[in-house]
Amino acid sequence: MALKMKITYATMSADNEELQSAFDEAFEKVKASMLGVEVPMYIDGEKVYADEKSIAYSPIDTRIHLCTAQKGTREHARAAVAAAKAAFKGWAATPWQERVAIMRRIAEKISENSLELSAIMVMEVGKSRLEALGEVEETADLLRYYANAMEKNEGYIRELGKLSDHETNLSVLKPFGVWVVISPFNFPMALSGAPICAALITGNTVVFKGASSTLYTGWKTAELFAEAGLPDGVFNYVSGPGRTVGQELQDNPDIAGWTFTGSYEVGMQVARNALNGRYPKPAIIEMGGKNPVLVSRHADLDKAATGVARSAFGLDGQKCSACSRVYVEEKVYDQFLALLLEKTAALKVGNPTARDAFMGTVIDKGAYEDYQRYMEIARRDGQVLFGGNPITEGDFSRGYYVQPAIITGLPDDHELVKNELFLPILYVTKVKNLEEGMAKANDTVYGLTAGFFSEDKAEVKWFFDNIEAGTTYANRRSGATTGAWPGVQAFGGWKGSGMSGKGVGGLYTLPLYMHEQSQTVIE
Ligand code: UN1
Repeated sequence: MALKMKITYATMSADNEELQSAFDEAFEKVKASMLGVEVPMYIDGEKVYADEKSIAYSPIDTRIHLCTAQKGTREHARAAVAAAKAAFKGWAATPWQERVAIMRRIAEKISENSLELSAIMVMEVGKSRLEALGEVEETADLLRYYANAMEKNEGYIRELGKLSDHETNLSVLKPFGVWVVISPFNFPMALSGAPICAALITGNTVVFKGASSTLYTGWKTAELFAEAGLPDGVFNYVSGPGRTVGQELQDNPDIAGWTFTGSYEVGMQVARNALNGRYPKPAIIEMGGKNPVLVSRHADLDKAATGVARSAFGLDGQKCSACSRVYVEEKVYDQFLALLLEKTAALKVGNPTARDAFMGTVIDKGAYEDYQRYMEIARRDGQVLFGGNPITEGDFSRGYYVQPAIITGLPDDHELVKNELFLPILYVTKVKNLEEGMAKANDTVYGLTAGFFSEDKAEVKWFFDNIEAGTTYANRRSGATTGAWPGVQAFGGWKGSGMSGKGVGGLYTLPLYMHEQSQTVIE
């Protein structure tokens, strides 16, 4: 069953009956017949099974067996790179229009299957159904956006100027070769599907490895490309430990480039590794954030509090785009805080398969324990204004449920103020004026997203002029710092948040996957 309505993070509403009942139906189907299955790897056009397996369980209820996946080895990763290398010449020579047509078909298939894909994702990531539906449709739109971009730019083959009548000069963007895509758990489909598509549509061949906590969605994403009619070896999927499979996907000399999305620490390693061979190679690195919001005394405070609560606690704070620091002008601090506490108290934490849950679970035991450890530190060094405990009554004891937490009273250089926590923990503090707030907002290694609330137009301009971040928003109630949409916001970070300086789903994404050849012919 396919949905007729247009879904985005910002337009979905929990009281949409058609959407809710369609999801209920898909969820029943997934529960009845799609859990506990074995999922393969995909190498050189074949499904491949390893000797060792990983069993994936749900963070909602750790008794639920999601799937059995392959614990691949270094040899599997090597075979995948070799297959991608062998397939490269043929794929690069395939007319770009054919590549575009294949990606458009995959986008349609994603939209047709969006309910089931979302239901699996809800079970595996613990995100709410609206977040999951939004992500699946975002993936389809990213593919469509890249297909349109290839067409608009005529395959990136463009005529340049002439110095005489007897010459033609072309700029041709060409693919690099074997492209490795490594993606995180929080947006396991969008942050895999988009770079896989970007690499393939521009003529690279791909080896994809998803996150080890989202093995089911990793395969469901891979399956879309595996079944798309691509020549053998053009797309490959491996799963397995980072120290073997992941390491081979950094070390193998036949790799031409990488898209890595994940933590700052690992991203920096992948970036350094890209310089380790005989020549430097391209790496598109998308890392974390410690995303600030500034609230002016001229803000609509209801809008500000709603936007902040949604961006801090949606997906349990496990978005690199999540809001994690708020600087409020002191004149309106008490009023803003009262509203923020009210909005946060109204957010429902619950089983994410249910209709009304806004927050579900954190991803795994490690994140659950980190949350408790950070909250102990917050209690010791500052004050907790809201929440801060795991939720363990009844069925909640079977999964990794936690309350949203709001904390304050920490020094500016405190680890909870500086480090990306990737959890629903929001730091709030007052500042004397906007200048002080801006200085604090920018005093970070990160520069991914940022938000501002003020009804004064000159202040809004001042914010954009001064904030050091790649994806910025003013006065957004649906999400102060989250919810970028392909073709609407280019999503990418500055400084320690990203290396290319260009956003995903934006005007300049595809050229990152190609090198330029200038072709001059004199007649
Ligand atoms: C992420 O936050 O990890 O802007 C990726 C957003 C979404 C996802 C970004 N498009 O919140």
